[in-house]
Amino acid sequence: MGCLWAAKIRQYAEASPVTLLLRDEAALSRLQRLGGVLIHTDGVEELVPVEASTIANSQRRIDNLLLCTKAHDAIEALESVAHLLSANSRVLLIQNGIKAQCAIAERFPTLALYALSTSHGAYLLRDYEVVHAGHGDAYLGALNPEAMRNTRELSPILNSLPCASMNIVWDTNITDRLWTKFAVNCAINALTVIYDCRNGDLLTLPAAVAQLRALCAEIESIMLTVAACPQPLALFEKVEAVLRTTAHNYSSTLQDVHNGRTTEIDYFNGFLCELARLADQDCPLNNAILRSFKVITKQGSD
Ligand code: KPL
Repeated sequence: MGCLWAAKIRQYAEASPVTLLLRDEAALSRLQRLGGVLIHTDGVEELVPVEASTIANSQRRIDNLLLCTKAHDAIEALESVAHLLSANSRVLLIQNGIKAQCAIAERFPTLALYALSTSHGAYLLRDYEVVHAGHGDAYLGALNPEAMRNTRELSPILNSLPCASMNIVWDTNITDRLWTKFAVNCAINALTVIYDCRNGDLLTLPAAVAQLRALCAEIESIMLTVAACPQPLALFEKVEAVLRTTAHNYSSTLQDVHNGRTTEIDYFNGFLCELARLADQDCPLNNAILRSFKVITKQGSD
């Protein structure tokens, strides 16, 4: 996602200089060898030259930080660049789920935090070579009071982003959207791993549909205990719609499993089980899903 957004900002928000902040020299040399980020869209490839630096060598103050990491890496990544932020910096969080956003809001109360919830599909072919697979949309909104104060005037933040090309819409209630998307991810992502299938295939397997219906009911009953979650959620209908529009996609969690990466399961069903525990509720289906997931992938919550 970081490659996709850096390239799109470079191409379509020319007034905002963009720098990819990379972990180490090895990552920087790989980017420099390629000469930029290579984007594949509908079979057409384009090399977009993007400035880059290692975090250790970067001294430039950051006005807008787009934190493009997996949920489990977000806090550490933000801590690693915190010294480059000022009181006027804006931090845009793009992580899945809502647990990482809540943790960051608690840990960094004085930063202006925003969330970007996006359905753009992208995956890496290899380092810095990204396929923009599904042209979706993106909702941006203020996550904490500091950001709300900071965005009485919207144009500075919107002008810094490729709003037209990435279909970015300002959302006055981004937390509703994050909770809903989190519930959808809890219903879909682990099941795609258990059935090892594309999103749309879940609707063609009677056993999966039955499991999906029961799981949605359990997730919904837990979400009823979360005041910030929009009610009624009508989760099964929402999940069905997402599965139809993303029918040919592999879920991000199944892609992680296929690529041997740590998944975000602890930020989906794992976090849901934490919420259930807080509300003193049982969640047998989610627990069973987590157990099966762990057996299949040898990772996830204990
Ligand atoms: O967000 C997704 C993901 O894969 O993480 C869904 C909605 C399931 C689409 O693939």
